[in-house]
Amino acid sequence: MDVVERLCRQSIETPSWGYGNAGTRFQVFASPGAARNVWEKIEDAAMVHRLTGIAPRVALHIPWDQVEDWSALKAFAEERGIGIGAINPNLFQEPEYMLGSLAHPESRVRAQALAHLEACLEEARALGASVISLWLADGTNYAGQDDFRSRKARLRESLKTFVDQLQGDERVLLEYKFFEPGFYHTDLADWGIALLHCQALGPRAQVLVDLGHHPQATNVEWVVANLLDEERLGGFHFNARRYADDDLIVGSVNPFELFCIYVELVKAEQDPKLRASAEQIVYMIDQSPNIEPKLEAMILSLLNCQEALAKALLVDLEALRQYQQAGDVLGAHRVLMEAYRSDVRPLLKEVREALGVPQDPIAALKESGYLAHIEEARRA
Ligand code: PSV
Ligand code: MN
Repeated sequence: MDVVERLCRQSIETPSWGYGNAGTRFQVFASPGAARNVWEKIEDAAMVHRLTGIAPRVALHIPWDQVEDWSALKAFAEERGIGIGAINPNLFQEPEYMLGSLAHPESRVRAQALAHLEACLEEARALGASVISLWLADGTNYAGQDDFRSRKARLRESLKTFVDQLQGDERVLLEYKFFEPGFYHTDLADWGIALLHCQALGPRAQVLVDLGHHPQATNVEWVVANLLDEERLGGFHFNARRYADDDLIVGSVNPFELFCIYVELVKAEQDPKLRASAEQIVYMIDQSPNIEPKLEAMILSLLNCQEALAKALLVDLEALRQYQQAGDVLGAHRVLMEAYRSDVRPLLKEVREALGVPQDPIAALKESGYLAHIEEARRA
């Protein structure tokens, strides 16, 4: 495995919604120069890719990023050296979805949700995108509010109707989240139920792991290993959380967890049985900066993923296997820690040279004049 070559192939989508003024439900602190529409979000995403070389696509959220002319948007992105990544339907903001969308008790609302998914699929096709990334806010707030198994059956049927319409390399990623906005239960609470649905729906349905969507202390690298082993890991939403779905900069809370996740991915890529499945995983960032400068935050997330992958690629997998087989608990652990503690800065210097990007992307952003330019141009 050529480590530099693998790092040059690293590719992570950035989210359009990370460039605009989003924030928390308590307050949105407007950031000067923040993108006001999808065109400006694409400009920012392209700038982030120019500086890092590892973020060649931007994921869109519909209808937040809705435009009249999708081919114009596609051309606009291409002119700026960036592609359109996953399309994220929004099944949580219409008044009809108070009791759910695809699992809603009323067939009328389920049909409305399905129609939105179908419209997103059409838009994905117009944009040359093949991944629909689906998170549902479906759930309940009180014991007895609805019947779990009926909701599961309705969700399964709605998903099946949608998946049956996918063609070619199109796929749907099911993103689970154990709470919020449903506080008693959510219909896709964890990787187990997401995997069960995917297995019933066929190979075009895969699980998406958002790092912020697990109960405290969940061993996410173990979840990742299991989904890889079942060949059902479709994608990631990278972010960091300390308490809940905090959407912070990836690797800012627990860089060791991020490293361990990448170790599982590298091991799968090097396993002939899992390689093809591991190589089609869509890596995405899902973060929502509120008090931090948005472009700098996005770049920092990308750099943290780059560093984690670099360290994971340095794990001596043969030595690890030998220690594991010999039952040498701490010998095996030390192999991981040695890679984790390595100074990968010289390696990443080589990678940035090979990618033709600045050695310090954040310093380059600050020196570029881009921030002053967008602040002025987007003042209105
Ligand atoms: C839900 O919390 C989520 O992680 C989903 O991916 C949504 O699409 C996104 O956040 C919206 O910000
Ligand atoms: Mn997410």
